[in-house]
Amino acid sequence: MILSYLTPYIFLGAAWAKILYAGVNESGGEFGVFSSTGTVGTGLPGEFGVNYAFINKSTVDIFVDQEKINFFRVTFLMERMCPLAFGLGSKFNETYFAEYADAINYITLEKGAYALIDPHNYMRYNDPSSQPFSGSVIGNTSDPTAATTQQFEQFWHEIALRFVRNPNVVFGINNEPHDMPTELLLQNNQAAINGIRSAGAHQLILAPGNGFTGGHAWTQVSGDNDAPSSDFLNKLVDPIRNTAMDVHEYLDIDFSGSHAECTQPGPSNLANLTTWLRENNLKAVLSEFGGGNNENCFEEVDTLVKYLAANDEWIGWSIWAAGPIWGPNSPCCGPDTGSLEPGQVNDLGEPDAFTTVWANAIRPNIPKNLKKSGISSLQ
Ligand SMILES: *[C@@H]1O[C@H](CO)[C@@H](O)[C@H](O)[C@H]1NC(C)=O
Ligand SMILES: *[C@@H]1O[C@H](CO)[C@@H](O)[C@H](O)[C@H]1NC(C)=O
Ligand SMILES: *[C@@H]1O[C@H](CO)[C@@H](O)[C@H](O)[C@H]1NC(C)=O
Ligand SMILES: *[C@@H]1O[C@H](CO)[C@@H](O)[C@H](O)[C@H]1NC(C)=O
Ligand SMILES: CC(=O)N[C@H]1CO[C@H](CO)[C@@H](O)[C@@H]1O
Repeated sequence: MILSYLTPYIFLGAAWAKILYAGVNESGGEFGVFSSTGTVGTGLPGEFGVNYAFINKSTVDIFVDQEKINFFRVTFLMERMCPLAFGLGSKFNETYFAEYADAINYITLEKGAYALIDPHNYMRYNDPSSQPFSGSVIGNTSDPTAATTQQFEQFWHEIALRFVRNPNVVFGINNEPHDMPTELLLQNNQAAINGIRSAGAHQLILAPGNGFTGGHAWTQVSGDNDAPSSDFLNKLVDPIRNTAMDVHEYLDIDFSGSHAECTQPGPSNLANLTTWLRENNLKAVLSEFGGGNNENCFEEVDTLVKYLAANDEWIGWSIWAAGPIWGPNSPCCGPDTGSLEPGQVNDLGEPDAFTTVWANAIRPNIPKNLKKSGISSLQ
């Protein structure tokens, strides 16, 4: 077990709930690699500011200074951090790392917010051309081209060493693992925790589940009969008990975030996971969710965020997605939504989701008492 409080929580409900982290995904660092023909190597290494970019410092200022959020999930691509010629491990592309570290340091050291380090790789490494389905599953011993679990541990050890003195980072082990044995996911998550802690880093770690880390499916089988995340993830061991679950939940029909209608109710779909968290004395962060530019979604997103605030097991959230290079394309939930990046437009040339979804469903729910200082943690 990751957490085991000496005094079990017996008080439930809003009065005791505490959201520590609230914010937005900063997407863009993983961009420019998709190939409809699956051409291996597409978009690698890519050009900074053209194919990929991490943040726009001016919009981070808007989020922190005006919106008063304290949490940014910043994506990157492991094949850029660890080029294929080096392999997954501790040897980085120092140019890419410096660009990424500049974004993380701005958010944390300059603005005083927390930054979730997000390798956006679906627990795969070596071919991001058609993510989320291309590339070898890390630790697949039947695949000679797959990176090993030990390499994954070295990779995380190195990231942790480089941020060991920055209390405001949070380590997100990987984005949306899927279609892999849940036993192997447990093993890889454990390796990442071991790599981070052996570097002397004490910051909060977020461990993802299987099935695209979907909250609704946490206690169900996913993929081709892969065991439920709930069967394994309570077996993780963090020697300093500072690990939480990393959960995603979209509100459209198939939980993909690709439809404009919000027809999946967040609270009832997350109820089984919340019960499991409580039974195992675990906490979770909802690091991706979203809704489209319409009244029904505003209401459903509002209901979801209020549910998180009312349940003590949830300590944070970040909505998908802002980021500097989305342009008018909607990263979530219907074509005319647009991104959450302040100052941009949707595909109709109208103000984007910062003006619609954020204004209607997020801004009213930003807690006033978010964590302001101290090492990232469960409390
Ligand atoms: C490292 O990243 C930079 C910036 O994207 C790129 O120009 C360079 O080619 C990369 N080097 C390797 C070895 O991938
Ligand atoms: C592991 O690799 C083998 C051989 O390439 C492949 O058949 C299998 O589907 C892979 N497993 C996963 C979970 O990707
Ligand atoms: C919650 O778990 C119960 C018991 O396993 C199951 O019957 C129900 O379908 C689950 N609910 C959801 C929304 O997954
Ligand atoms: C960064 O954001 C500011 C504020 O919205 C905007 O004026 C500026 O054009 C943006 N810069 C880039 C490069 O997108
Ligand atoms: C659930 C979801 O929509 N995830 C998407 C997040 O955005 C990246 C692109 O940056 C997609 O690859 C994911 O599918």
